[in-house]
Amino acid sequence: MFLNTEKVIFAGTMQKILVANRGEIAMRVMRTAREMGIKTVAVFSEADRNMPFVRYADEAYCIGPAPSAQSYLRAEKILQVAKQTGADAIHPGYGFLSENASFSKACADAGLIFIGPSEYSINMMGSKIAAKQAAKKFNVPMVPGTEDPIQSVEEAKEIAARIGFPILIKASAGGGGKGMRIVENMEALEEQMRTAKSEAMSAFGDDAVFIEKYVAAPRHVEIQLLGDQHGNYVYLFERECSIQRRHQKLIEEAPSSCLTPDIRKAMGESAVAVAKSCNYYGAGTVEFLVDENLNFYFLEMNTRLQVEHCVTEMITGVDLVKEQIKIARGEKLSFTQDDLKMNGHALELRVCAEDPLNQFLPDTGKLEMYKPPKGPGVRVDDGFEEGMEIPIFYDSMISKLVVHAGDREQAIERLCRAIDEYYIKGIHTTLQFGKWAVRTEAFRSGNFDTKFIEKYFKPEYLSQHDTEAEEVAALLSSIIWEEERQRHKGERLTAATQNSGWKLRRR
Ligand code: MV4
Repeated sequence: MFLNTEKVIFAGTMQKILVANRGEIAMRVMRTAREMGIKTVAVFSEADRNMPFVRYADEAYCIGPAPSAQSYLRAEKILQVAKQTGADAIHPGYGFLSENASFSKACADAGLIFIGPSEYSINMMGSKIAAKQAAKKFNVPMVPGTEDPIQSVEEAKEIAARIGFPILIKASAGGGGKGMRIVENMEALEEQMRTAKSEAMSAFGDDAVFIEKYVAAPRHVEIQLLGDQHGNYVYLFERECSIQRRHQKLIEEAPSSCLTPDIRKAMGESAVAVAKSCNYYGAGTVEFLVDENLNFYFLEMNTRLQVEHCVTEMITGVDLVKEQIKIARGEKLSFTQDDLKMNGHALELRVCAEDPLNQFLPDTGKLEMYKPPKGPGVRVDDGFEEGMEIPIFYDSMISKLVVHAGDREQAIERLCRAIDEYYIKGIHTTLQFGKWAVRTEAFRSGNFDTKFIEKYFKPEYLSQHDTEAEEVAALLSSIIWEEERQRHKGERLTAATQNSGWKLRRR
């Protein structure tokens, strides 16, 4: 189906990288490039002119209006800037062009290094059916179902009868939760099948679907891996990503609280097998479902650096962007599986401009105040500054708050401390949600799954914040009233009203 015609690249040195992305991930990539003595080129949309990543780059070029389709998704324009500036490589970050097989090829055709996998690997893993067929040859465990496209309703009924309801119909061109339909019984199957196919056709231009047994309330655990262009692979353990909403992850951690060393090793080796099945090189992530008996099943592979890569960096000490660059330059991995050890525990909270009190709907506005937390074990990957507007054109993530500590409990306490230090005014964020989540019994015990938010979260749990604000408002008005009263009486202000301290509390 896909032809692997690609030649292995041995580039030798790399002098200049164009970062085809924005915000925190553009900053993240450029920081490592700078540490490696590599120059950077930023490309930006008209909405992003004043963003820190534009200033941080050695050179920066506007590539079009705010909408991504007219800026960050314009492959030819980005290639043109790369050519003009003499860049020898392009880092796509995540989203935008990062998993676009044609863009990987277009870079190669233009004599540029795409810092990511080949066109072939992206195509193969982009088709969920091709990915399952490839993985099956390597005995990677999969949910009962099919590795071939379903041709007819009759065939679907036969499969459903064999594996039992509920089943999931998934689009081959889908992924990340897009194009899935749960079917509860035989009666609903025909209708759901038709809808699934027509949705897949309009969303992806490909109506191929396959069927899997529906695993209710699984955990989502993913394995980070690296592969070089010489056939060497390592896995960098797992990330637990079960705390998500609408397929948007909110909290990630490494390691997972549910795996045993044996299962971790088995999953790591399965992930490497998936990578080998498509001749993968670069950084990649293999997603698994884990059921309550710790059976694990291959779901899909993400052929990019992921948002949550930081927790892996914290526990392994590996700079994943640096490794991506070295692999793209044609170098061999400089460490083996045995060299890798997990150290401590890391948690990441995605700080999004969303309102947890209003169904996590995106909140727009100005970052009137923005003070990130600091101190031991705290890493904040952000891309905005105080005073900036959060543009409505892109995703709602403002920053990632990452903490690292000796063990999981200390990491939880550290995250709560960092959330308390984090001061954002002007927009609603997921900060207080994060504090609530990691303090729940379910999270602390490690006994939770992908249904965590719908099972446990009620907006009322966060309204404590508002009560506090009301208390402060009441306190304030009483102080002002007292000051006024004393003035009218011609009295000098008492020490108590002078140093009432409410200003210092910033609330
Ligand atoms: C599933 C599943 C249950 N059973 N497959 C969602 C994202 C995409 N990678 C696959 N997904 C799922 N596939 C079977 N056979 C449940 C999900 C799923 C899910 C997976 C991981 C994290 C969150 C999720 C939320 C809803 C559904």
